Amino acid sequence: MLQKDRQAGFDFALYIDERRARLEASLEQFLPVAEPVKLYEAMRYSVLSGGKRLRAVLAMASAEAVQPEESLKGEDPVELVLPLCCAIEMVHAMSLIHDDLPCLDNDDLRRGKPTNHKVYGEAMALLAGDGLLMMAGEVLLSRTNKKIKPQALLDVALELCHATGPSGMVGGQVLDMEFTGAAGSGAVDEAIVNAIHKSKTGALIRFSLWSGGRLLGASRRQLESLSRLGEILGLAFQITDDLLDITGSAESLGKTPGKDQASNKATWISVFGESGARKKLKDMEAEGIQLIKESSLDNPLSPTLTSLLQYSINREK
Ligand code: GRG
Repeated sequence: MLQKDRQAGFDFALYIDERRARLEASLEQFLPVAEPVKLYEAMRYSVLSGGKRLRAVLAMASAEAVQPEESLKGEDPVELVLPLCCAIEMVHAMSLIHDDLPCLDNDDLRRGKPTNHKVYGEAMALLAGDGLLMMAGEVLLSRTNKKIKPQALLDVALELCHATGPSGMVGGQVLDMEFTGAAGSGAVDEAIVNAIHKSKTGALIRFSLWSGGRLLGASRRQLESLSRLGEILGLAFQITDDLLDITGSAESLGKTPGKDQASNKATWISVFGESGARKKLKDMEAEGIQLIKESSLDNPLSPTLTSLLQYSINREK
């Protein structure tokens, strides 16, 4: 069957809108205003400020794509992974708050609004990030449906720590800092850019795809496919981000463009140029589509993983 026929009748915009709406409702439910009010306001300001919600939708899509284990058959996979999706978006939001602080990227604009520290001050922004990080763990562990096997939940919680900590996002941010200013000096090559992208951005994206499948009890083979697809998608997402930094506007992106070049950041573009980055994206798209086809994650009625890969590459913000 041709790709265009397979997509017929599948409305990706509707698919993603519906899942975003469910995520927003759950975030509201899991993070109501409480005492101390200022802290909760600052946490809610960032986590409820929109964003594409790509990571959460990836976790939902993988939960929907896999064969659930026997005891979960007949359950709504999206409902089962909602606490996981909220945890992922809380971790993501906290990383954006901290990334924007004056001691790191020092940014004024995020998701088209003043950054958290511009509204609440640096100390409160730091603490709002800390609060969201721990809240993510609390929501995942306390709100996940008891029908999910404890071992699956434990594996997911452990992997979230791994993807977020020193061998994931935090480590990637440190690598990024160490090589900022070095682009063009000959010190930055493909291996370095890959290492930065894989940990800083890729680890949480890979986790998002893998964890939806893991909670549902997917087979080892399906989890391996999700993990590899997550790596491809994570790298493709970050290369697209690097390209948008040179082609996008503050209005379309909701954040300040042009910062990578201004600070000589180690990006795919700094090593291979714009055309090299675009070629790499085409190769990755083809590899991802092939992988989805060859795995048992290919659902002709709802080609969401392929659509999400293409969305990550062709997005304008
Ligand atoms: C995780 C403990 C802990 C600390 C954070 C600051 C830091 C350590 C890491 C930085 C991570 C970071 C900001 C990576 C960049 C990832 C990236 C491309 C973010 C933009 O993601 P989008 O485009 O944003 O999905 P939206 O707004 O759509 O959600």
